[in-house]
Amino acid sequence: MAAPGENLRINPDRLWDSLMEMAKIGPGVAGGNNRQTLTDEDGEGRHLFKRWCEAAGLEVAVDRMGTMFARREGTDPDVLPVYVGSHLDTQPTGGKFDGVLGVLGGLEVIRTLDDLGIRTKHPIVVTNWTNEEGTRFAPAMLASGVFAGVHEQDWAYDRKDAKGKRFGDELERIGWKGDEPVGERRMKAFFELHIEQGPILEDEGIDIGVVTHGQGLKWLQVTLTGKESHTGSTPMPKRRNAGLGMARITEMAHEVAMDYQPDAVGAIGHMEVYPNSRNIIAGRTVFTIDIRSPEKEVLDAMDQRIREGIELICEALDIKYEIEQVGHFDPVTFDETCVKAVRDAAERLGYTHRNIVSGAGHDACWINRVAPTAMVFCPCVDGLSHNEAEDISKEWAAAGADVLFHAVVETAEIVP
Ligand code: HGY
Ligand code: MN
Ligand code: MN
Repeated sequence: MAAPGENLRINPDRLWDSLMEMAKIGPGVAGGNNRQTLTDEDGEGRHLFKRWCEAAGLEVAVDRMGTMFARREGTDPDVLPVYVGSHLDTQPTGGKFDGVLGVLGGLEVIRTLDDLGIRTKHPIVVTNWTNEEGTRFAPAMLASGVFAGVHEQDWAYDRKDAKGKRFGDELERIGWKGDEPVGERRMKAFFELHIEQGPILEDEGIDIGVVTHGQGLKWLQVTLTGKESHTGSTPMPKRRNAGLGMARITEMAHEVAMDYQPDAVGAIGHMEVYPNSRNIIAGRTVFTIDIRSPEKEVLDAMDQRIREGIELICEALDIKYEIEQVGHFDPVTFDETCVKAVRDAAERLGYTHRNIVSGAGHDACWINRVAPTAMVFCPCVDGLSHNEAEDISKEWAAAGADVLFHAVVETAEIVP
């Protein structure tokens, strides 16, 4: 396939302006974003994205999980489209670029093709996957998981947030429940541009991460049940302290991950204490252990050891426990042809690049099961993400979007 000329570049200012415009929707309290999935703010961001897509002449479809597909026709309507996208939903204290760069980078590919008057043989479809973050409704990458056949749609609809609201009801409430069945679309390839969310590229002064693999993940939601009692008058030996159990399990999970360095991570970010009163021993705690590794064997070993550790800790404290696996995907190897298109694009454009394993999960990790898939990383400041201070430079955004443009357009085949 003919590669685009190295002089073909996206419009950095237009991309940056779109990122800053989207960032105004669902602002956080410290300069980032709180545009959680299926909130009114998510709905508003979707409308803005749809307006931009329609202004670019794209036909926007929505499936039953709310995922948005904005299609630019190719010269041959019978061949499979090339998909490009990511997610617009954010963490509660999220940044302006996690996910958004990939969706608006995909739109910038279309806008640049129109500027240059380039037609491609294959259609190109820009995608916004619903609920990538999994912070309001676990698990992460929910809609792309249903699309890839990993989750059933009805199961996804029944996922509940901390206030007991159902995913399906909230999707209906914000008016983004489409009527297109989920997962019937076939793709020639899928590309996702994303910030690295780690420090490697910035530390090494490298412009582009050529993502060859994604590490695997498990989310173990633990519920500990002890006994509420007075923090003052209950003798220490008589306490059944679910809060102490959570503390010991937090320490144990950390130590297990430390035993498998450098290829493992583990932490607990979600913690609920009941009744959460200063002078009541916690009778119940609910928390999620997030463990990850690029090695399946390591991930499974950590899972096993943590479960054994939980049993011992709860026995010693006379508290009951339940463990529910609320998220899981095995390590991912992306498609070599697509990865090569990303690498060749970086090379052609004169950007420094290196192979890299994704520490975070992405919709690409599921879509890789149903279509040849690859990702493009750009650096982010201090490797920081899932923090309102998340930041990138306009140059990094442009480099990532240039590489995305070349990989997508080469795969979609320019029509001379
Ligand atoms: O959890 C993740 O890795 C992603 O940010 N949802
Ligand atoms: Mn993301
Ligand atoms: Mn994220």
